Amino acid sequence: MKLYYSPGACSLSPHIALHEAGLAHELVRVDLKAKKTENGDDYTKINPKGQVPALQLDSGELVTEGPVIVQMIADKAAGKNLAPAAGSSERYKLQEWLNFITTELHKNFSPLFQPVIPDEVKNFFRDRIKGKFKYADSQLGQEYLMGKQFSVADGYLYVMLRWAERTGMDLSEFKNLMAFKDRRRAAEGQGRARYGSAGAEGGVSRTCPGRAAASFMPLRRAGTATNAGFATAPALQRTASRRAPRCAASGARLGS
Ligand SMILES: N[C@@H](CCC(=O)N[C@@H](CS)C(=O)NCC(=O)O)C(=O)O
Repeated sequence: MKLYYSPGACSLSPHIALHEAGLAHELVRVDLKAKKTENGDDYTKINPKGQVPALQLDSGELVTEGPVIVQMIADKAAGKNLAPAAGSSERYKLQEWLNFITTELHKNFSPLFQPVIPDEVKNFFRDRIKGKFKYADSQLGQEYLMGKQFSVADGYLYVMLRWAERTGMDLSEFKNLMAFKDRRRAAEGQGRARYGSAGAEGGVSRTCPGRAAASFMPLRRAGTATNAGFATAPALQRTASRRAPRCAASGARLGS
């Protein structure tokens, strides 16, 4: 499988899902402004939507739309319980969360990344987003959105919390969300050990075995936004490019 991603973008959600699923995958970085892959290919020929994430299956089929991609990943690793069984009422609950995150959080963030949008308009969206986070906070009584079990919706929510941090949003009043974010950060730290060692839980890429251990990079704060979505600050971007492997085992860096 190949995940088309951009550092810091929403493609981090399926990237987290791939790691949690322990599925071998290849990463292909996309320049969202130029619509070019890191190999120089015209990305719109691969995904006419021109957006990340996109997951290319080994059959060549391309799957787009983050909430669908993460459910497909969860279904491919059923033993990891990243999503309740298809057709169950819990699965619909998961889909409720994924839809909420994608429409009420993710897409309300988009104007914040547009340099042409005036600050007062951005503030309107900040308030809206805060209201949505307030709801999520009220529902996060247990460890995860779905209760005690981590699901692909949690990975997506975590990406939104990272965006909130990067855009300077103060969410400190939302204690459940802050605790959730801290737990996920800690899990990333463990993930480095858990996924990074070749042959451990995460497995090794078929395409570049041996690179996984060195390539895992923890998520970090980034700075700038582009009109194509989130990008890392230039310096960090350069670091990321230096470190980013062309292919990655599950457990390679979570930078998308
Ligand atoms: N509906 C898509 C939206 C994905 C999306 O917004 N991706 C952003 C990055 S976070 C992107 O590719 N932006 C570039 C563009 O829209 O041209 C999904 O849920 O996967």
